[in-house]
Amino acid sequence: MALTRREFISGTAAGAAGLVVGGVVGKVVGGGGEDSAATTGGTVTNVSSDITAIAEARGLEPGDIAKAVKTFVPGGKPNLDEFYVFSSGGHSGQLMVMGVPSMRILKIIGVFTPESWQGWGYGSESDAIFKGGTTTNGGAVSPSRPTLTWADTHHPALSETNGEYDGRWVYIQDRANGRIAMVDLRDFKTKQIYDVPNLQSSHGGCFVTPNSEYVHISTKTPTLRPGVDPTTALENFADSFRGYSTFLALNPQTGRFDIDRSFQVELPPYTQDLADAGKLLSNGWVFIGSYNTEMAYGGNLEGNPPIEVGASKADFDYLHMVNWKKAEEVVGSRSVMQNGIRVIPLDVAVEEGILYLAPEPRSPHGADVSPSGRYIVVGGKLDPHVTIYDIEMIQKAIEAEDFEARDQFGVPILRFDSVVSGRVEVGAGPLHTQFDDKGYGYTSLFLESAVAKYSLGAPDFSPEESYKLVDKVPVHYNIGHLVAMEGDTVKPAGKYVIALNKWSIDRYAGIGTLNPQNFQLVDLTGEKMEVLSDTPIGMAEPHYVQAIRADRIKSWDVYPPGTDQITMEPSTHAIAAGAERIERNGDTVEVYMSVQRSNFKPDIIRVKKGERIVLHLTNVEVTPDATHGFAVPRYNISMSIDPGEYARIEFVADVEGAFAMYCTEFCSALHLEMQGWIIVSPEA
Ligand code: K7E
Ligand code: CUA
Repeated sequence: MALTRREFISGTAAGAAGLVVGGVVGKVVGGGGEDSAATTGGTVTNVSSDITAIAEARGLEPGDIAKAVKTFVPGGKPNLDEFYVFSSGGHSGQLMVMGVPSMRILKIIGVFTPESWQGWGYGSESDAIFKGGTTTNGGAVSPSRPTLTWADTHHPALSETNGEYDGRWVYIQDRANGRIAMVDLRDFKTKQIYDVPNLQSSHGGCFVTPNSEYVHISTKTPTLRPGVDPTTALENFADSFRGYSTFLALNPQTGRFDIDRSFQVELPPYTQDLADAGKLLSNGWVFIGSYNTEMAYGGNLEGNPPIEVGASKADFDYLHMVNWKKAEEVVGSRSVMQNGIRVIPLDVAVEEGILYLAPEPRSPHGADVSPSGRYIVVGGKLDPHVTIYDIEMIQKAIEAEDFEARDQFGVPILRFDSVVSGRVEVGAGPLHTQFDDKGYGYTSLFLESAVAKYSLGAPDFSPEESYKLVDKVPVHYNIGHLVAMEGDTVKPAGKYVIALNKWSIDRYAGIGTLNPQNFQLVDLTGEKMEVLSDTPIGMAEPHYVQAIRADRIKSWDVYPPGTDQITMEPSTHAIAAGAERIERNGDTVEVYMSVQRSNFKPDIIRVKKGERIVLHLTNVEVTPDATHGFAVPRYNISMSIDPGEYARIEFVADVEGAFAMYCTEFCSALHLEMQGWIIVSPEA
């Protein structure tokens, strides 16, 4: 990196790059950081300060200026982003973090898919997490494609205490393979990928219960039962397949899955859809929408109607209500082990009063529980209404055994009229619902490309005011989920809704044939809802998003010295500077390496072909942001070692040669010099 004479004198470039001279780490030479003010004397001199003139020159309306001012977050004032958004990364398999209202992307967290810049899945201990996330729990995996390295992530779930987000962990499910991952919000990194037993695919997850007792995840397409011959399985659908509602117990200290305390409730082989955990009045219940209760399986080249026709025949599908508190009581005595997890069989669930159904208008999608826990709002894609169920009515109906019938699996079906407290005609294609702090619901309208706002019932509204559409705002285009700030907790924050739009045709400069998704920030503080900004999401298709108040997140700047990113505990193999060494044990070469600006120590590793190298890397820096990379060409190795972090990598030196390892982060002015050699000599 060449310094101009002026930069060298002012120290600006050196400060920014963390120039290290003579082994002094992190010493910032000169001022740095104040460069723009310094060059302009603290006042704006190189741009016109006439806002109207600037707006005019750029073709902006006065309204645009107000929107810009409402959302702009200048450098150095990160606190102006009041909320974090955790967004599903869709079929990229990742998790995305944004700030609100700026809508700036803060991070893409590597979860189910290798992410080379984070060293995620490229040789480090994280490889074991990928391998551990591919099992036969949910069915055999193709031996020719043995490790699952992608996912279709749909629904992130932040951990909760008393029904409020607590900022400790976030979970995300894999719709494609029926898996779930856990991310620790101390370092915003994935700790666990779990292949949920008996789930080949999943949709009703993840949703945590109000005190993070469990995270819920259920099947999407039902799973082939153990031992059933697939040849005739479709024709005998009702006998061949089952759904599962899974309650993964969480370790209250670490947030990790505790499988021994976890269980599943067997469900009929309908296609279970979105779920939500009850809260307050409905605490102890989980609600799962469903479709294709017709159990259509397609066969459009075999003389059958296509799935979408067969699955839309009946006027009603079923909202599933699962009483997990009851299930918890009986699971010890009335479950069977199936693929490593306790399963409460369907007939037991019916007998014990764990599972009930209620009709929901055709092709329902979202099922969302209101802040008080009283209302469960269901959107029906082919019905212009949202249907609002009332837990008090549900409980009364269950007590009175007010059933209209039982389904063919014996599950009692509550009468629609005895559990539905209201319907609101919101518009075409209602999908998902969120809530604000004033008792209103907000539902996305996929077909209409709009967000509808309406009142719910008591206690916020009188009977006359209840269930009234009050506002609607167009969005661009084809909205799926939406999120209100903390809008699925017991204490929503109001303020904003974000519309997660699938299509963005004509909203952005052309980038070829594959367009970005479009997040639109909607202001809720005025009388009418108003779209403030568009943000292109240049990666996959986010589905659900959760928004948490920024001050709830207490993330680390640097790791406590020698922390293993996977265990989050200090590693016994971490070293302090000065303890670098190479130990040989048979054909294993253990290297204890320190990493700091601007060298690896040792910087030469000499082995014989076929020997196993175990690298213990410790970033001994304490300066925030002083991250180093570690890459080895031709070995597909890329790691990221943050300040304070210990990382381990193990590989067989099976290719002879001189390999120029190097640091992949431009960490200092002498970053380019931060390199070394792995010398692999011919076998002895
Ligand atoms: Cu509506 Cu998977 Cu939640 Cu997509 S789902 S939009
Ligand atoms: Cu360390 Cu570049």
